[in-house]
Amino acid sequence: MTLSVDRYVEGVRQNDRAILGRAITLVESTLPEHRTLAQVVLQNLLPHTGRAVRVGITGVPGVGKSSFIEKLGGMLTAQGQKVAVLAIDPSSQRSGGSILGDKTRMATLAADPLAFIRPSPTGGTLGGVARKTREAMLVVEAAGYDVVLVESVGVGQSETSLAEMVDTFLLMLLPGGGDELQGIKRGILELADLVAVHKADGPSEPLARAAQAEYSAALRILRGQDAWVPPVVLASSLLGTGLAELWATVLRHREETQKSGAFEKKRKDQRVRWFEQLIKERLEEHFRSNPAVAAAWSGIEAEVAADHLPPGQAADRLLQLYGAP
Ligand SMILES: Nc1nc2c(ncn2[C@@H]2O[C@H](COP(=O)(O)OP(=O)(O)OP(=O)(O)O)[C@@H](O)[C@H]2O)c(=O)[nH]1
Ligand SMILES: [Mg+2]
Repeated sequence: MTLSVDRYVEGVRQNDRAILGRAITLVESTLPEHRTLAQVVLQNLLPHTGRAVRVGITGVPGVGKSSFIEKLGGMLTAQGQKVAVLAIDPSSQRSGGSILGDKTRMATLAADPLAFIRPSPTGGTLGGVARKTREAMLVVEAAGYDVVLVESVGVGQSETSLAEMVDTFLLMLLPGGGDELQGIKRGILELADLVAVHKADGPSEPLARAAQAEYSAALRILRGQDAWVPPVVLASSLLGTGLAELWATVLRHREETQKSGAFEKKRKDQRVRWFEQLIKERLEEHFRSNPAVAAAWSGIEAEVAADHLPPGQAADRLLQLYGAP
């Protein structure tokens, strides 16, 4: 059951949590009749979006992203800020059970009246999941959330999608130094605006300091020419250390990029890329759902797989069935 456009828009603007949840469900829906309604709702919310501090958080499973968000979120709500937490996890086939799992990891934040936690949309391609998260971000912004924290599983290309929707991209790493530096993808150091060596506590603290020095050196080599060289900070969600410094760095990044114009340029580029991405997705969807194409697809694909048909010719054949000139 859907609501009227006005009910969604007013409910979201009043931060009515039930309606906020339903509005996000609406924008996440892939049903064509929901999509049209969702776009009208988003259009109405758009003037109220864009003011939140958008932070993306990535790192390997177990680095402590959720624990960190729980602590950072709590610190921010204690200052009176409204914090929304979203996720991109294309691998998740989350049942009610594991949604509960995430909320238990963020138990305090989940019960905080100033916080709103939404698990990753399920199913679909990375592109689809990322689109839904991006639109959910607009919805929570329109509901007046000051900070949006987006967690992504640090696998595949999800970091790239995440970097394309936030202002500040935080990479979380484990203490471990050189060995670990070998393992992380170079590309991700190029995306990061800020690096945190997490779990810098107990016996790991000296290791964390060594890692901090190594990552700083690596980033100076890799990004030394950039206007903003990503700082590397130590943090522990267990002890609550480094969180204030880290947040101050996020705000400093925001201020500096706003001053230089890089902030607005990034958002502009992100909007344009999103638009281009949507065109690609919609076209492909339209193409695949064409009855003649759908009927012939698996046969032609099998011929390509068996090396009986060159991929280019196979593509031409499907495009002809589609009616492309
Ligand atoms: N020592 C230490 N352990 C921590 C810290 N933060 C989290 N942990 C532990 O690390 C484990 C993983 O934490 P999560 O917050 O679930 O990590 P995650 O990155 O969100 O993991 P995924 O969602 O599975 O990708 C848990 O057992 C936490 O208790 C920290 O600051 N110090
Ligand atoms: Mg997590």
